[in-house]
Amino acid sequence: MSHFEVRSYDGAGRVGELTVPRADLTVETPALLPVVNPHVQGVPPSALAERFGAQILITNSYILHGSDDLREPALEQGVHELLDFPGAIMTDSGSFQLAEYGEIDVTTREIIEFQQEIGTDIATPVDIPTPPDVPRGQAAEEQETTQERLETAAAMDTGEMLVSAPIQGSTYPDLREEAARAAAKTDLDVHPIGAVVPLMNEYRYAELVEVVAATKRGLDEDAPVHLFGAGHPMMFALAAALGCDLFDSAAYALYARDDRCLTVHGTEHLEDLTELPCACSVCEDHTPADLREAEESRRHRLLAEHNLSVSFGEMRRVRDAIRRGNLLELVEARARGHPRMLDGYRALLDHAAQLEATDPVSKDAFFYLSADSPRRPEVLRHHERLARLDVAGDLLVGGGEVERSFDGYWRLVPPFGPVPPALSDVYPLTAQLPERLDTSAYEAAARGVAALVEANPELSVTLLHDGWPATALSALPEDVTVRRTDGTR
Ligand code: PQ0
Ligand code: ZN
Repeated sequence: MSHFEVRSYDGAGRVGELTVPRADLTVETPALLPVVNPHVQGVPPSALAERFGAQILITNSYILHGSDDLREPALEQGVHELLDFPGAIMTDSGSFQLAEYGEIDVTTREIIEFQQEIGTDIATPVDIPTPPDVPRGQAAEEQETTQERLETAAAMDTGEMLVSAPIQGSTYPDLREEAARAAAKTDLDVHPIGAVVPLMNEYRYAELVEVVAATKRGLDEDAPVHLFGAGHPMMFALAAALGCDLFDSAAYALYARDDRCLTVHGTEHLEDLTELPCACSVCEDHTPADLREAEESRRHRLLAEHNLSVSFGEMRRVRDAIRRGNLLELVEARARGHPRMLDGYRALLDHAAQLEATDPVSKDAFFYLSADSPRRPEVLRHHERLARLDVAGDLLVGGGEVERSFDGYWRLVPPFGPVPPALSDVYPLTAQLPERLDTSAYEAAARGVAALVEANPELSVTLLHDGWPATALSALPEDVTVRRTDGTR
């Protein structure tokens, strides 16, 4: 049975509801799961819920299992009471420790049983987090072991507890896709994408996009997807646009301990700040100098609170952007925060067709915001539509008005291209465009003309343009007659 329901899409991004039967509640997605270390509680879980609106958190069952002072209380009280958290609780399995230290002393069977016993809502088997760039043979072999463990977990009687099925495969997109297909067959409930932390730490966002896009291709459309260890608010919009639904963040605490502030554009060191560029309560009540002078644990607590405010704020913004249909505008804005994020956005646009599959037919106005906007799925969809139209005769495309010698007249709207009159007032042709367009907008419009012309051998197109760049003109099919609006050549 599926525990996930999508409410609305934007690109491959979606707002949805994850039903968590054991906690008897639903979590609105995309959701941020703050990481809580059971031994070190900087911001207490009750405050995560009350002050920041956390509906779900993630903690580590392996740490609880191995702890002399927490194991028994966890078993006796359950993890919700132990942590004093009213929402849903996901637990990890020790895989991260496995990756760090090379071995751990529990099996999947033992740790799933333990998670069941402490009242976990979403449990995790012991997957093997294969790092980026390892030899392909190693990635394939470890992925097979991970798959065996997923099957072990799937065969257990876990009652109402949801169980996640992590997907590995290192930096090999085809292995990720295959792993996703195999994981989908287990019928487990949530699909975390594993071992991406090193990619994010090294700002390898373009490769992260390839990994996520490949994984998504192997999963069922309605499967909830978790991006393991994704805690930097700078990349929430990008990952959400690919269809990631759950994110877990230790970043808020790790960066705080390093005296760093998260922002939606990147990371700032407290030392470098003269002002706090944020409107959260910490930043309104303090100056950077106050914070620098504060006693260490208080300083780290305040920075963690700022980091949580920014992270939860961005997640709310992402959800609302999806509902309003302007998630890609948000991704585009975030891509301008760091050159490597721009690479990530451009890699995302390489998968425009994949995003187009679930992109709504109609949304708020399309905003053209950069030379990358012409590669968005909405433009691709218009070109595919042009290729399916059935038209013949002499058609004038562009120029301000109908000319009598033609059978028809269509407007010309870069980056979309020819606009059939019936679609003129229909999304996305109602796009808001800058007056100064990029060469890429005209090139995209030329691809639109080509799509229309190539699909219609009985059609003769005359294109009236206002000074297109040579690269766009040369992308037009040869049999298109080209004229300039001012009569020059
Ligand atoms: N697997 C599990 N937990 C994780 C990761 C993983 O790959 C991860 C990364 N990267 C962070 N936590 N089980
Ligand atoms: Zn702040």
